[in-house]
Amino acid sequence: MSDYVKDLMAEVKAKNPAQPEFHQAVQEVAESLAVVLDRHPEYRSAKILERIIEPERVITFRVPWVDDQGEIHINRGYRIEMNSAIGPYKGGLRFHPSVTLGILKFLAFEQVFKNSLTTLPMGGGKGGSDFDPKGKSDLKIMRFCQAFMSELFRHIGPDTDVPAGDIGVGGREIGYMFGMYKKLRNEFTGVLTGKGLNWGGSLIRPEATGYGAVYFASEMLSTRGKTLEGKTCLVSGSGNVAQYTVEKINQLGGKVVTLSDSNGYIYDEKGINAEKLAFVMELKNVRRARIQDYIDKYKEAVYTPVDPKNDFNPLWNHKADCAFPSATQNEVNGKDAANLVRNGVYCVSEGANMPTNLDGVKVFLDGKILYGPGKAANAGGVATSGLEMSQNSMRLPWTREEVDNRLRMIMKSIHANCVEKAERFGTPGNYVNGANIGGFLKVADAMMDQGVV
Ligand code: NDP
Ligand code: 2IT
Repeated sequence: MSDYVKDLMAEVKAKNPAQPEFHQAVQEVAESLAVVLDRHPEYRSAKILERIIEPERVITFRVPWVDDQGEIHINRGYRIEMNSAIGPYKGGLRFHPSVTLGILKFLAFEQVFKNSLTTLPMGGGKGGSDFDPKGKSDLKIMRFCQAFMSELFRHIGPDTDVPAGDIGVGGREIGYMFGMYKKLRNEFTGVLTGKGLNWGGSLIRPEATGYGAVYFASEMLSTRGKTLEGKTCLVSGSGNVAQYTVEKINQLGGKVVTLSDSNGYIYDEKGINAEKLAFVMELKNVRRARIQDYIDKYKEAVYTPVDPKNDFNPLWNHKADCAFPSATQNEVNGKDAANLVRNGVYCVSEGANMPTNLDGVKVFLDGKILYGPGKAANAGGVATSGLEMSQNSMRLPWTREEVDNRLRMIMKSIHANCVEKAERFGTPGNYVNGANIGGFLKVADAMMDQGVV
């Protein structure tokens, strides 16, 4: 680690105690940027990275709500408005009991670089709540979403800050929040993305993150003359991103053998084909049940529950060609990464945000495999949110083909940008450096142009 990065990290840790995920995200980016700051002392003297690390605004608020039995609950709501140099704040909302300020700050920080890579004019933000939607009735979910929006509405707007979904926030929650925003503002605008198709949503937005992660993998594979045809793939998670990752891998002729949730994972050696995927979608999106139920229907599959005594995740310990971590942060540690490489995996495309810890990233980079970090590989979701914003502004919807073509072109261009920046700054083939540098330069130049604000 250079002295510059060491000093920066000491300050970040002192100023932001008890935010390990935020420290991790900053450290990875700072290490990539050391060479850029050496070549461009003007960024260092303008303290661009130091400014990017400090959110422009952090909003925390009380979310009191009454459930269907009349009991009162109090959750905490957040919105991190991280950086608006290249466009309105943009990024998802996460509802999960593990949500803290530090988690949302890491996500908002990543979002700044990711959104910059998309080629679209979007700043970075993230928000959410420690609310746990699991097992709650639709009525409880609606009441919570309305309570959450009854405060958030005063901070957001179609030209200010445009939230979307993330873990625990899908079409249902976006609908309840949009309804409340519209009522409070008396305005029908594109203030949220991931909306329903009948009321301003974009075709392909639900599919976009998973499809994009697979398009990104295809781009990486093509640099070695390979395609996904006939490849065995490991996918984690079983939510929005995981589901459409499986769909696109199947369409491109690959075979997916794993899926998971927070309780455990299934291994289906024959592959999770379109029919089995339709069952998973019904299981997770309609019945909102556990992935374990998969083996009741498909007896040939094996279910393994999470064992808290393990210091590795057995999902990553199967023979395969490609892996798509699509559940949550730090789900791949150094041991998992070593298992993946040992089992023959040579392409990892991250659907989730920061699913690999710093030890794991080092294993992938040292192993010279094709490793696409989340801020590049999963940018298709927010990119298509950007396309939804364009359609809302024009008040004209595009066809499925139009949006999918644009998504594909954007993923191609993110890939090309990563390759070019990695090469230009001396680490060819390193997509971590490529993504961090590519994302940084556009934001940094905009900040230089706009003065100290
Ligand atoms: P969903 O809520 O639809 O699905 C999340 C999945 O991950 C579920 O299978 C869930 O299991 C599992 N999961 C969540 N938290 C944990 C945990 N702590 N440990 C183990 N498993 C967990 O969310 P998404 O699919 O939208 O998000 C998945 C990842 O992709 C996240 O990292 C998110 O930030 C990222 N992402 C999402 C985008 C989007 O457009 N939705 C865009 C870019 C990135 P369970 O059902 O048990 O909770
Ligand atoms: O992490 C992410 O990029 C998302 N959750 C999607 C954000 C968005 O605004 O569509």
